[in-house]
Amino acid sequence: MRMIVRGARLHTGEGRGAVAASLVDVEVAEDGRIAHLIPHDDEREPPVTGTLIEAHGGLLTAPFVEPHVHLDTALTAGEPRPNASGTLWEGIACWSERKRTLTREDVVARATEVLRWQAAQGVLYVRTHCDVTDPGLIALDALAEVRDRVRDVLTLQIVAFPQEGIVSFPDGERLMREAVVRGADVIGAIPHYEDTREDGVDSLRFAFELAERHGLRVDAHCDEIDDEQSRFVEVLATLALRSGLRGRATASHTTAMGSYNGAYSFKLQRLLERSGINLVSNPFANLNLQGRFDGYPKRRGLTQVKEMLAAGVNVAFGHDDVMDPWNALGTGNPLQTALMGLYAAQLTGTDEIPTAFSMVTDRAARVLGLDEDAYGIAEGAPANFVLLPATSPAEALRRQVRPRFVVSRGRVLAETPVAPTRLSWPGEDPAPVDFHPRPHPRLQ
Ligand code: 17E
Ligand code: FE2
Repeated sequence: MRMIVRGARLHTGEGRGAVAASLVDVEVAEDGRIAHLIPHDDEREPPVTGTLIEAHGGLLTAPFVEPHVHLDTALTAGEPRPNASGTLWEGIACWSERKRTLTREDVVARATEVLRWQAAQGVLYVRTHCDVTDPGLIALDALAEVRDRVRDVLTLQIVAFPQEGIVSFPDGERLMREAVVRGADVIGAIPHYEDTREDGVDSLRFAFELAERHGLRVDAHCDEIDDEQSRFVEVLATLALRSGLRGRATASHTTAMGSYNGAYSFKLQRLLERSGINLVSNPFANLNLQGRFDGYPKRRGLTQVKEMLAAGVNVAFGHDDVMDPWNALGTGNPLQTALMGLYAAQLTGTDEIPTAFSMVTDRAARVLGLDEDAYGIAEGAPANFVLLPATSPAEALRRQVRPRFVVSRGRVLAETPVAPTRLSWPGEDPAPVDFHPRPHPRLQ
């Protein structure tokens, strides 16, 4: 065996059964695949060859999946000027200026830096948007190069994202087609940014036709505006339903849904469920960028996360920005995304907290269309997993733990020692504090 993980608690999905009842050992074969998943037995001697990882009851989960990030704009916050108003629109204007100075090396360096942070934090599948409203398509070529360089350790999907529009941008349609030729994996759109509603509808039709022609998926920035009249998600869902792309389309952001009335929301739930589309909510960007034109009461800027989950729609959480014109902060850490999303969407019931964890793991995997034997911990599957120093998804979220080990294709990609804080409490000798609670039956 190449590796054995002993005594891990397997993350098995969301809800009450999120964690397997008994501990397991995972044996990884020389080919980098999981050879055996066997019940843990304290008495059994570990093998003498290969890497031995003692899990000590830690949570073993399939890797985190980032369903929505912008690696081309990452690490450009403040360049050439800060986003003073904090709106989406000024962010787009700042980026448009920065875009003129892009070079391939610049994009490769920034994107690679963020992917390294992501990998260190257990993210092994990433869907990045890439602005293709650039006549030179410099960022796209650069990200395609990065995708090839990292292929052996993580999977990168690139969305051809028309930041300044398809129909309303000069040569927008040609640039989208050219992006496919140059290797984009997914077709994007931005209907709420097009000049008119009709242009928005046309842009979605164009995106679906292009995707169908090339057998690709669709992931549109959709209704990212506090305008209750922005209703492109119904168009996207209908196109998904009527085209060959049922289940292969995603609407990202959909923040206008936070302003829809009850009657329309009810109608929409049924349509979205039938269409099989995925929704990606990006809590950092949405909380930051939306509500900026409101007085009080001020909207919170999120899509209908709880309601759409209840309606049977697949919803995931994305990080969106890492230090760029739309969010000067950001780390790429999916447990931060999930914690922020959990509070913003009020997924705070003890039965809902594991759902928030699944929104950066299994549910996000579904957005990327990772097929079942590529994603997940199972015999025969590639040995891609993360060992968290926590006993449950709720614990991992609460303590915001860094993975103890990140394993990709059967090799340790990242390792973080646990470094406890020493507390010199009055009247006591200095002792480590690990922020573990008394066992809490509802949160285990
Ligand atoms: N561009 C956009 O249109 N919306 C966003 N949230 C980001 C970039 C980050
Ligand atoms: Fe985005």
